[in-house]
Amino acid sequence: MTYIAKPKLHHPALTPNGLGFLRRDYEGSVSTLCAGCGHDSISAAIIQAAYELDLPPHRVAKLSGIGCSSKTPDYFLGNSHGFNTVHGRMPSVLTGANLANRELIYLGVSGDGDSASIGLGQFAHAIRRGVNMTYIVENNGVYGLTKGQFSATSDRGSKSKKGVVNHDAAIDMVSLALQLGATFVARSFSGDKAQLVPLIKAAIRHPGPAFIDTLSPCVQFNNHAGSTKSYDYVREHNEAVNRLDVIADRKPIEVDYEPGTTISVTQHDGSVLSLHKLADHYDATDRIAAMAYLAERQAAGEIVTGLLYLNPDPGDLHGALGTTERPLNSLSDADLVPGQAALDRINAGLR
Ligand SMILES: Cc1ncc(C[n+]2csc(CCOP(=O)(O)OP(=O)(O)O)c2C)c(N)n1
Ligand code: SF4
Ligand SMILES: [Mg+2]
Repeated sequence: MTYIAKPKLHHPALTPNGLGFLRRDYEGSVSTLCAGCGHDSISAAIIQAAYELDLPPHRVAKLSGIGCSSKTPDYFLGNSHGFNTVHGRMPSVLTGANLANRELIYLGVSGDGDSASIGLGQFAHAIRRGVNMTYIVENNGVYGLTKGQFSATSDRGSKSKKGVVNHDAAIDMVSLALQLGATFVARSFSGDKAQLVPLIKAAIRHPGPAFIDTLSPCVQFNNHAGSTKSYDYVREHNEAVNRLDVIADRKPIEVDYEPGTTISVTQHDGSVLSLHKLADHYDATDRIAAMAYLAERQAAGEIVTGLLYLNPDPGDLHGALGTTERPLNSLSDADLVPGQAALDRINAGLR
């Protein structure tokens, strides 16, 4: 049950990270999700990424909406800040929190119902405004929590557990994120930890709107023949375009420069993303080409995964608005009340 905390005991031989924390220190309470749910694997990947990045837990804010996926922040980063919003409203609450305090690392976790159905407008505007965040959609193509209705990412022609055919067109969140201006766009699979953990690490290091669509099978309502979000279907149709390594700026940079197979991209914060190309000619820095490639492979029935687009030098909402660097709660009256002379100048400028 969610209120049962995990025991604090741990094996003495476990290795602490650079901050002296163990992997256990990044866990949360005991998961109540169904055994085998993809969402639990994503929580494990987030825990691993935070541990490997030496993230100070008190600097992370995790936000979600409503759904099985949105319950998961309870199961990871138990020592971080958290906010469970109304269904589909996570992006605007995250935007507000980010504007009030840019010093935290923002992690939005949502479902395909939460972000592509009721929260589609919220998702779109947070991405297009360039909020600096890591936004993970745990995409199972179904409303898991409310027992298996089609969601807006269910593919046309796919079948529900009871054999009902979905006649509506699917929303592809990756294509949408690319179109809306996300500066880091990836897709992965909950069953591919080797791909997912580095993607989450890279997204957290990315200083702009980073989006990861993670296929995450719902074993209870969407893991049957006829589903396009089942473990078997995703494994059979997965087409990875690259593999990623993340090299933090303070560690020695060792990347494989073998011609044609690896590109290394230095981000604004100094971290280096080393991208091992798998698909011939795939260039993750070309947004238009990425959109065309996605559409082409989708028509061929493939699910393209990997880092699909990266702008290594993105802007963000604070840069666009010219906001103060200090958290709003640390501003004093003297900072907030500029005085009569300054007001007179502003008024004069508006005449
Ligand atoms: C305003 C509002 N409308 C509807 C619901 C009912 N509801 C709860 S979760 C959910 C869908 C969840 O689907 P998804 O986001 O895909 O999460 P999953 O459970 O599949 O991980 C719905 C429709 C609600 N809680 N609030
Ligand atoms: S109903 Fe589906 S999404 Fe929800 S916990 Fe169970 S397997 Fe996971
Ligand atoms: Mg869902």
